[in-house]
Parts: sequence; C-alpha cells; structure tokens
Amino acid sequence: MPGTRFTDIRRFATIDSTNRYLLGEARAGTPEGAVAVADYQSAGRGRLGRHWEAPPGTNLLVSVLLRPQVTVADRHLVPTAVALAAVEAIRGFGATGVGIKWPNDLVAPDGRKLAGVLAESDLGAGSDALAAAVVVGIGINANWPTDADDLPPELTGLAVSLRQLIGRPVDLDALLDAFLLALEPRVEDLTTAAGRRALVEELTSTCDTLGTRVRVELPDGTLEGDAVGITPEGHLAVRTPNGDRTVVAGDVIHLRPGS
Ligand code: BT5
Repeated sequence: MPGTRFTDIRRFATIDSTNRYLLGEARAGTPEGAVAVADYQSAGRGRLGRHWEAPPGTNLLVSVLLRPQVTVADRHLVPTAVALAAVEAIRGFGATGVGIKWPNDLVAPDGRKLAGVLAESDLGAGSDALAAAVVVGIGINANWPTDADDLPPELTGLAVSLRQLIGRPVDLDALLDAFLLALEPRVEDLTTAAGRRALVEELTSTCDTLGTRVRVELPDGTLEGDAVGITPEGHLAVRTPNGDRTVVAGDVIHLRPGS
C-alpha cells in the first residue's frame, strides 16, 4: 500500500496459515511491513489452538509482520492497533455499531463476531531483532456468511459478515487497502507514550465490553463481574464481589457474557 510500510504484499491462493508463513519469514530476517494475504487457509489459526474458518475467496485473511519497538509489557497493544485499524476500515464501508469485544474481537451490535485477531511472536531464537518480531493476523468476515443459514452448526448465531451488515458484497482488495492505510498511523503510535495512550483511549471508546457483565475464564479459574473500565495500560478492569480485578489480555481463555 503506497504511503505505508506495507509495500511487500505476498498473495496466496491457498496456504495453511498466513500467520505461520510470516513467522517463518520473521525467523529468516524478513523486514517489518511484509504482508501475507490468502484466498483460503487450510489450517487457519485462532487463539489457543482454535481454528479460524472461511470458505475459499470469501473473506479477508491477512497477516502483517511488525518489529515494534515496545517493551514486553506493552506488546498486547500491537493486536489492539490491528483491531482498531480494522474497525476504522469497516466503518469506512458503511457498517455502523461495530465495536471491539475486549481485547481484540470485532463484533456487531448483537454480539456476533465479525473478525478475530491473533498475535504471535517467536521469542525462542535468541537474537534481539528476532525477539522483537510480532506477526499479527486478522480474519475479517467480509462476504461469508452470506446469511444465517450459511454457517456450520458450531458457528450458527455466532458469526456475521460485513456483507450482511451493509447489504452488499465487499471488494476484498479495497478492504485490505483501507485496513493497511488505517494500520500505518497506529503502528507509529505504538512507539511513543502519547501514541500508546491514544490507542488505549480509542480502545476504550470502541469497546463494547464496558458496562456489561462478564465471565472471564483464566488459567487459574473463572472470574465474574462487571467490566467497568480499561486501565491506562489497556487491561480490563472487572468489579467483582471480592473487589476490582485487572485482567490481562494474554491470560484470557474465554470472555463471555456473565449471568
Ligand atoms: C481468533 O481466535 O479470533 C483469531 C482469528 C485469527 C484469524 C486470522 S486469519 C489470518 C491469520 N492467519 C491465521 O492462521 N490466523 C489469522 P479465537 O478468539 O480463538 O476465536 C476462534 C473461535 O472463533 C473458533 O473457535 C470459532 O468458535 C470461532 N470462529 C472460527 N471462525 C470464525 C469466523 N469466520 N467468524 C466468527 N467466528 C469464527
């Protein structure tokens, strides 16, 4: 995309996973800004070993290779930047009411999932430059599902597409361009304290989770309470009967509506 760092765009008809591919490229020293886009992923990855589904040629399946100069403590803002860029791009197509389910899912007003974000890094190989590489992938449901009957049973009622929201087919190249254009300034924001504050503020104003009751599954148990805010660091503040708790994105196994 001209005017951005994303000029090395690699397109695949079929690949196992654009995230897996770019992690390999990161290991081989590919510079920041490489982008992988696929028509179809045979093993699209979700978080924690889950799968991302999209029939061939229907949705935007894209990963970007970043080498952000941020401390480990601020790394969770990298996928936040990607989610916020996707919200801006999607709004540009005329979808209203799309928000972020903390930390990184894009959801329609009724809670159905429109997009998911997966950040992965390869901290194992030793060199500093390598340690700094983060691959962030996003799957945006652009044209699939076409309607409510078009989903496998496990996604029925849970997934929605941009096409369903705006009532017309979505041009995937135009969506990719809008996304990369919106991502560029947010990647820049990651590098300064003021920029990171701006990202957290934007997350706060875009986050549908705030003001709702949530049940958060964590590695060491479940937490239920009211999502009352985003901390200055970008973590979720949850008010429970036992006091306020701060939830860090990387710890969340599932975040669901509370009872
Ligand atoms: C995510 O995981 O939401 C991250 C998805 C990232 C996908 C992109 S595509 C490009 C790049 N390359 C990859 O290999 N991956 C990235 P998680 O929060 O774990 O959500 C996964 C769950 O969402 C699944 O277990 C399903 O329940 C559900 N799901 C799967 N496909 C979906 C879809 N198309 N729309 C909505 N929900 C879906």
